[in-house]
Amino acid sequence: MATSALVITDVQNDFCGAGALAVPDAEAILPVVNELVRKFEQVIFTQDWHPPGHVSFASSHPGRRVFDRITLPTGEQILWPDHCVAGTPGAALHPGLHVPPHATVLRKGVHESIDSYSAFFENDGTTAVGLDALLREAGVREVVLAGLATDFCVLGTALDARRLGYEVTVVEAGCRGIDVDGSLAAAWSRMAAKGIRRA
Ligand code: VGL
Ligand code: ZN
Repeated sequence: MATSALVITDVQNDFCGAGALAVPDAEAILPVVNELVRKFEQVIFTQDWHPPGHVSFASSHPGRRVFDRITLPTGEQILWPDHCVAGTPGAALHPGLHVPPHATVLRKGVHESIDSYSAFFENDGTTAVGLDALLREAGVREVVLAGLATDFCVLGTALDARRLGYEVTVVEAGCRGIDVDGSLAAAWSRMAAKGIRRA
């Protein structure tokens, strides 16, 4: 049984190309990600999957704009354009992504009143999304991460993985960031400070 797993974060239409929350140069990761996918026995793809009217959408907060920061009971929330609405084409995994039959797809951000960047915990830091249970049952100790966006969902998953005691490596060539107000550089420093490897 393999003790390492590959976690590919949110490579979805809305984060690519002309998507609702397009990450610059997102498609450049596809060949890198697909090559990684072929090397791992355990592969998990996460999918950002929001109900209409989700708390993270600027459109749910009259008078607020995209990229505004608001305070929710669960902490600070950056407001995003409507994206990855459950069941829409924008929420689908990118068609150029190689998704092998044995892969697991894990959806997150599915509750209207709380966002979830990490695939381990929702943004309250305590409500489980499901990745830890999945990895534990499979005996995984090391996670390798890539996907979108480096400074939000890859970051959140990487930090939680470390907090839970996994060895963590983020493959830089397989990631791209959104970079809101320097968030990309800040993300790499936070990860380095926690002993997360940057490959
Ligand atoms: C993400 C912002 C909002 C991500 C998801 O996948 O990094 N970022 N929802
Ligand atoms: Zn989202």
